[in-house]
Amino acid sequence: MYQSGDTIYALASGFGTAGVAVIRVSGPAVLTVLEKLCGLKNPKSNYAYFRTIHSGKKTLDKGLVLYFKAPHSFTGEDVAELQIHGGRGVIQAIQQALSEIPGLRPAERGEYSRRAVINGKMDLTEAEGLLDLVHAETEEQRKQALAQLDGNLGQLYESWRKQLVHHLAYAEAFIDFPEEEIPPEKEQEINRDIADLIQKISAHLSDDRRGERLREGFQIAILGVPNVGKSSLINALTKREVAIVSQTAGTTRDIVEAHLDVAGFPVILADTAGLRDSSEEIEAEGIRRAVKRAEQADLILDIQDATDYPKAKKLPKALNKKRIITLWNKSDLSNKKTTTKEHFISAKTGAGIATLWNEIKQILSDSFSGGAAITRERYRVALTECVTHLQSALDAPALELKTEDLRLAARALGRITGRVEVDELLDVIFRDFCIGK
Ligand SMILES: Nc1nc2c(ncn2[C@@H]2O[C@H](COP(=O)(O)OP(=O)(O)OP(=O)(O)O)[C@@H](O)[C@H]2O)c(=O)[nH]1
Ligand SMILES: [Mg+2]
Repeated sequence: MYQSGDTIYALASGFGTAGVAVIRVSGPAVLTVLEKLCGLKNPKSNYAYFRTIHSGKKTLDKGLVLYFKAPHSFTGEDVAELQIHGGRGVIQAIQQALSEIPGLRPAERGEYSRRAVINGKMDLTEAEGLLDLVHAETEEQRKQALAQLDGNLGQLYESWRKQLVHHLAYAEAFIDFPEEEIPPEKEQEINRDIADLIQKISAHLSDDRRGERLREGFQIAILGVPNVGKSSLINALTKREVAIVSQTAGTTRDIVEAHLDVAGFPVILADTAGLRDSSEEIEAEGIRRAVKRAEQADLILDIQDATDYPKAKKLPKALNKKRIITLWNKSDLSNKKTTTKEHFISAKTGAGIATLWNEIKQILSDSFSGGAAITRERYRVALTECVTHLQSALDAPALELKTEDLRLAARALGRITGRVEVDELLDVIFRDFCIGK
């Protein structure tokens, strides 16, 4: 089992005063730490001990001490967890005592997970899933992160890679040992599998970035001419005074954001500067930002004045392809007959706001539904690269000309999970062929 020389320690719980704090120690000196600080000799793995924690003759705290023997721990190394009282002074005193033990140093950012990956306790996608789980703010983010931590993506990519490695082994063997009998239908089978993989990975890639958007937040931009009630709407939607409302046209200059949890989905709602031709420098910059934000948005709320109905002000052409909901605001001032197809709302009275929320919720659940989604740009890049290599492997006229592309395709997938074992190819060859005979 891999043991990096240093034993590392860090506060695993959050900063700030709390009832309990957890300090985690990982590495070869863990047993020394338990003996020196807790007077614990030969502790049983996976047991909790209630101990006095001391440094020399000085008592520091009392707490629960747990020991996880390598390799059955988070990092795969010997690990101890000290569950102590959460006061700043207690934490400081115990960290100080730890730093005085030879071979110990504070952990670097992500070092526990890094060691866990190196020791084969989790692959890179699982480690990234763990990171997302720690940062999950909404229910749907939590679900996605937990699924990833459980290996849903890692296993998928790994199964694809294993399939490629298997075919690669055959192709290599064909070159290295031409006297070995390769069944003629083998090449067809390989081509069929490659075509099948291309199709599967391409389908996985065309997911509308929903996995990434769930991590980053669904962007909604409120757009419209000055004074139509954009800022009033963001306030009505959030039930807070997020933005300044005034009858002066051109009140909002910069983008005003509100982060919301909508039915478990993270939503970033943005109020923007009213769109009009403005020669005033600051306002013009605000308008430029408004359009830019709308270009990046997943949904645009196009606010129109109900008293002008049905004459709508046009949005910039660049936004034509965007998903847009047109809302006729200030319905309380209008007595025009309308069809039920139109959205009439009043940011002032709240009319139509509940209906709008329902529609947004529907859009959210539609756009995030589906199976395992790609959660990071780095996966997307590697998968795209994989498809490119698979395509040229498929196009290659002979089996021996496919090996290099198959290898590159497999390597691209291996980069995602971080599992690219050198001996693996030989393992497959030795398992499936009787080369040593
Ligand atoms: N009667 C009525 N007045 C509204 C409604 N919504 C907004 N207003 C009023 O319209 C004026 C402009 O509202 P804002 O929310 O500041 O408009 P805005 O679109 O953000 O304007 P800019 O930031 O200048 O682009 C204010 O006086 C609001 O009180 C509504 O639904 N009904
Ligand atoms: Mg405004």
